[in-house]
Amino acid sequence: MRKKKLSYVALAADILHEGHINILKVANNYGDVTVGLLTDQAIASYKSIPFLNYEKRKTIVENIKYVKRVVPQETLDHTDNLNSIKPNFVVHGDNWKRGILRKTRNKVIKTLKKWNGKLIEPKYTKNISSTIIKKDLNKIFMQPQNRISRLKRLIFSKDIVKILESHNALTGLIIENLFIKNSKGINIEFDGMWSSSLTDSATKGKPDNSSVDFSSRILSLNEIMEVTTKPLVFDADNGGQLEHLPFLIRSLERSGVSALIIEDKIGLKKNSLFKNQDNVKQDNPKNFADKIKKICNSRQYNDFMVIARIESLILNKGLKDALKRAELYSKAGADAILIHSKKKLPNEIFSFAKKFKKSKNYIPLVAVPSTYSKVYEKDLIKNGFKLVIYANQLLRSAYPAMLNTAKIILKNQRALEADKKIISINEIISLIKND
Ligand code: SPV
Ligand code: MG
Repeated sequence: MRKKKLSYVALAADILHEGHINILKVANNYGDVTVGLLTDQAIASYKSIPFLNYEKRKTIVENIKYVKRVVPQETLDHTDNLNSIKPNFVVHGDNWKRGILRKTRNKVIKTLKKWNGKLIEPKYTKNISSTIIKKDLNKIFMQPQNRISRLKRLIFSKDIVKILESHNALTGLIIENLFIKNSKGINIEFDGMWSSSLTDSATKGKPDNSSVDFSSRILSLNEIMEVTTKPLVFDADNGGQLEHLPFLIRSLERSGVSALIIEDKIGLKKNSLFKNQDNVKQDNPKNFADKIKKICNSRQYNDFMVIARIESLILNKGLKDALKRAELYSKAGADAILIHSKKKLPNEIFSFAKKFKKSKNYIPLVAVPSTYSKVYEKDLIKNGFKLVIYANQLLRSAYPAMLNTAKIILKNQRALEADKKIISINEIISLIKND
């Protein structure tokens, strides 16, 4: 008996539509269909991570009548899977002849040649695409329980998760909507927002010493949450009173915040980037570990991340102290460690990372490159960092721009001279769409 032919279809299958079903139907006409289902990591390498995780997508795809079996495809490149399955046919919509997938297509053709396989390219189903549907689905994914878990999934799916400071809803929208193409033609974007105690306080004309209380911080946070869908990381200073922590966690989870960062300092808060840290005290490591346990026990969602921020390097306590604390905080249940530094170079955080990597209590690391801004993300990745927080740059760029405009108007006693440096009235009135 002649063996049945095999066809192979690579799919992300986050949002299934009739275009996908058409491809699978065609593939099934050629042979038994194996779907190479792209993993979250494979998808994150060229677009936003999928709404549904791999297991959920697998359950859906393996129940489609045209599909014989589902295997993971770990990269955008099909080569490994094709070499091991050796399908007679690969079926893909003809839309990949252009754009980011063009190179992948060329490689598929080359690989198939080895066993005389053929590429079948049905016409792309017009006016339907996951990207269009995703726009509508964003509304669902603004819901808190869906939003909270996205940060954890991003950390597992991407080399590094990029977080940028947002001090109001408008900056939240910049982070939400900005996409640019990198040198390889891949769309890149920020993954989420940082609600910074420093920039939130400065926006309110107050110092970064907890004079802006959590109720007020959560009000500004909610304005950002209302118009965005990406994960938000909340700067909780030292968390305040241990007894009050469960209420803070409840508010953050209700708002859909994905993580809180809590720092191991006590007493009157002083921003870590101040030169003079004379009267600043670090908490006893055990006390702080208890705070972490308290937060972990009071959270409702396991995906709500607790990130412990170590201030030993800021306070010149040395690497050994930082490492001892990292061990304790990790054992207490922290999901990640922010190792803070205000050196001009990242050397000390890299030394910390190198040592901590060897620990059996190792958890992902977070960097805040405010003073060591020279560091490239690729070097953070190489040194084991999973999250980078650009903690204050949007406010630092907005303030001098506004100050300059105010000076120009004051000096010229009219506004004309300022017009050249600012966006037009037309642009500002249509900046926020009403749809
Ligand atoms: C913040 O942005 O408020 C931070 C980071 O906590 S730092 O300013 O470096 O302390
Ligand atoms: Mg802060």
